Amino acid sequence: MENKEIIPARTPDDVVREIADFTQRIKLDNFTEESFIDMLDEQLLPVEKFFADYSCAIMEIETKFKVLNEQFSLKYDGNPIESIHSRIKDHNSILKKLIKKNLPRTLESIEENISDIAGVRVVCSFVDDIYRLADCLLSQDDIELIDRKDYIKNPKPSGYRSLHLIVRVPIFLENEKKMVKVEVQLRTIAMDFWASLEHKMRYKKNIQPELLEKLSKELTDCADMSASLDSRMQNIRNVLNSSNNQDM
Ligand code: 0O2
Repeated sequence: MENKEIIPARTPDDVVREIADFTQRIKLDNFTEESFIDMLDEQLLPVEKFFADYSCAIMEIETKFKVLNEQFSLKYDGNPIESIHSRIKDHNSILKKLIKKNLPRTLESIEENISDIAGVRVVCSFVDDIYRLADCLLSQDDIELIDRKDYIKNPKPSGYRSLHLIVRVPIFLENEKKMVKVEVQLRTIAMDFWASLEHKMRYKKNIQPELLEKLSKELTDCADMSASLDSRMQNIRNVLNSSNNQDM
């Protein structure tokens, strides 16, 4: 039999150590004043510009949702959007993802391979509003759909539910138009409540494996209950809406 070298999988500790080595290598103390300015010009400014493009893309997507929210509130009863939260992925999370996926640590690689550098989370009260908003966004002719993952119809084994859209949106800079990727997560208040608690549990250190298993099961149960709550609330709203129409 062929004698193959076995490469052990990286543990989370290995990843943290690699991040520490990486940050050590780019320590700013090692620069003289002149080389520090050169380094800023040559290296940091393109990086700042890189992330600024994602901030602009977030503004574009947020504005689109705010406009839809306003329009829907005139047409239907109430605003479909409860809140919008946006973020640029932090540098450590980007590096962790590059290491996990064994990707080159370059801006080109980040741009090509990481779809959630810019993230916009839209929280609604009702599931129907999620699909209505998603359809309206995707029907706009400047929006390009890259990927759609429906974790509401097909929840993750953990119980995670949300509708994910990876889109490209144009940003108009001084002399150019650029298409920039944004991950949009649409979810109900109940889904958001669940996901933030589950996220806390996943990133909690020093938690005993038996307790972690117990809490994960408990959270999966809670996910089922919250899905049922969303569905019952949606039914109540449907009945209210149809009785409003009959009254007219
Ligand atoms: P963070 O801290 O939110 O940024 P990808 O790795 O993105 O190329 P993947 O893994 O298929 O591809 O992405 P997925 O699972 O479709 O969606 C990724 C994001 O969805 C996560 O981002 C979370 O924000 C959210 N998410 C997905 N699954 C779960 C889950 O089980 N629980 C919770 N709480 N959130 C989830 P990040 O980058 O993992 O983290």
